[in-house]
Amino acid sequence: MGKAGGMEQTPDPSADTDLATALVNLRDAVSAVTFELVHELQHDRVVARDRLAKDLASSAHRLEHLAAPLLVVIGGVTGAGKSTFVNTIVGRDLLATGPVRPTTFAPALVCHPADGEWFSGEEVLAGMPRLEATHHDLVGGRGDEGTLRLIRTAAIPPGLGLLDAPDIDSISAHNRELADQLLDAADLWLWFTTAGKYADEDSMQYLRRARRRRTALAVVLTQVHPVDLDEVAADFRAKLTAEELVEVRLFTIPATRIERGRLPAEAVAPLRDWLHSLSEPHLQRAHRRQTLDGALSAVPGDVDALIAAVEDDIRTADRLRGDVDGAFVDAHKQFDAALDEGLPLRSDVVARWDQFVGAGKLLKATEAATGQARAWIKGVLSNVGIGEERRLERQVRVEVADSLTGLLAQVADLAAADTVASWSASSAGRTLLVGRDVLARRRPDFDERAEEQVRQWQTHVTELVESVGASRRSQARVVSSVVSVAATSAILVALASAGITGAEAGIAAAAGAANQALLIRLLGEANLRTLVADARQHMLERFDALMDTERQRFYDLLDVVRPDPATLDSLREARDAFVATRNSRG
Ligand SMILES: Nc1nc2c(ncn2[C@@H]2O[C@H](COP(=O)(O)OP(=O)(O)OP(=O)(O)O)[C@@H](O)[C@H]2O)c(=O)[nH]1
Ligand SMILES: [Mg+2]
Repeated sequence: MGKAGGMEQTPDPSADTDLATALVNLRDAVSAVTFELVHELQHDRVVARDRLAKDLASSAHRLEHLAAPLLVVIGGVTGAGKSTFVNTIVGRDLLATGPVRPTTFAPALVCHPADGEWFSGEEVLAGMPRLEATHHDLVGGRGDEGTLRLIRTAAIPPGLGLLDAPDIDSISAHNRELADQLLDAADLWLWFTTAGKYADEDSMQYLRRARRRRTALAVVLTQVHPVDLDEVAADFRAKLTAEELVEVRLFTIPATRIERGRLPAEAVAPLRDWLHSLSEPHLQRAHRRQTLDGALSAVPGDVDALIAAVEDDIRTADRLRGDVDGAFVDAHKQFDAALDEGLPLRSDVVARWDQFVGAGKLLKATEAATGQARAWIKGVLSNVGIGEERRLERQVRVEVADSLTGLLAQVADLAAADTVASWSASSAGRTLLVGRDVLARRRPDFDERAEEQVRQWQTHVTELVESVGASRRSQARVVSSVVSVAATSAILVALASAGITGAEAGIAAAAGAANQALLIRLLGEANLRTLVADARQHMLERFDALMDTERQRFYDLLDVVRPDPATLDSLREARDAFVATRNSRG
């Protein structure tokens, strides 16, 4: 960036450092990505992320060491004779070969002693434990799993490391992952396949990957009957061309007699000579550059794929959040409708109260809101039995509170069950529910919290009645003397509020006709409407507060698994910085 003109001719070494730095930053951004949502694609996404992170680190390292020895990875199908070939080149039985498939379980790297330090360093094939092999060991077979064997021998020219990789088509998944890792680290792929397997889809997938990454690639067709050699080679060439692998060098090794585990020298001569020529510094650099350029070209696409995967996970998490919201919006609607219909009220309770209000002299008493009336009411309440009135009132309030709490619990259970049902429809949702059966019901402390909310709400309604009563100058004193009764009546009316806010006669009955008549007389119709609307609104708010806590359980789970969008921002930023740095180098 900012480094223009003349760079094409003389690459500025500091520009490579810039690019390496951009790669390392990008690697950090890639490593910071998380895929915590468990679903069918999670494993692949994690693998792709880790692979990309490793790739970026390895590219940065190679960029800083363009003149380092070339890593030639010999990969391909099992039984193609990869290990046999290396033994032939070295002229010794170094590597395990044999008729049992697969034979090679661990990679072995053969290089000139002068390059030993480079290949034993931490940065090449980072994270892979390695062991120096003595010349007497037969390496790479069973028992070596998990380690890279390093063999130093003057039979290999300096500037070249030959890595014998486990196959890519065996049943061993471990072998495949290892092969992927090795091929990613390669400066050059030497792809071995046989006359019988060269068209296999497994092989083709790898060759396509090499093309995508523009990896320096040569293919070796082995065990071809000499008579068929031209025909098979031509067919393979056509297949390569169909895959747009046009300039790939193709070697053939005819089926021949194996002696002491090695191929005859002349069978491998062209391939050996070509490999030896690679150690020539300018060719070595050219191959490294080609592979590196290819790898770097693939970076933005790979990062974009990672970004898309993160976005997809975010969408999935948001969809699950939408499921929660949907269930809880429904719950709100259900509760709202229940208030319209007077569902929280038990008809026997309403009837008892209505009878008390209607049959008693209370209603009558309010007809003349005078001083005498007040005195009379007082008398009635004390004489007729204030104890009985209080008891009935308490009873009604407790029963209303119970059924209201019960309704709240029912709606909360329904919201939880609905959410769980929606989540169960997707694997990501199902995994979040595993071991969390409690989520299908309301929280254990819900009832306690609901009771408290209902109690506070009743207090609030009483306060509303008091304040409306106090503002009704003419009847203020009357109201204050029966405020408790009026509040109980208001609680009933508010819980069947369509009766007063709407005009449905049937529903009006739900809260008690005499009950409503009393309130209208005491408070005035307009006041009653406002009061009931206020009380209802207040109940809905308390309901929402209760449900927010219920809903939060689901949100908390999602918060853990939803990718942090900030990782996307840093990914994009690091990608753009990398692209800009790369473009600025022309
Ligand atoms: N007759 C004959 N046998 C061969 C030829 N090439 C390889 N073999 C034999 O095929 C078997 C497999 O060879 P390996 O070198 O172990 O094959 P590989 O590609 O390393 O196989 P994996 O390690 O399983 O991936 C060995 O028994 C070899 O001796 C050949 O051209 N002719
Ligand atoms: Mg082998």
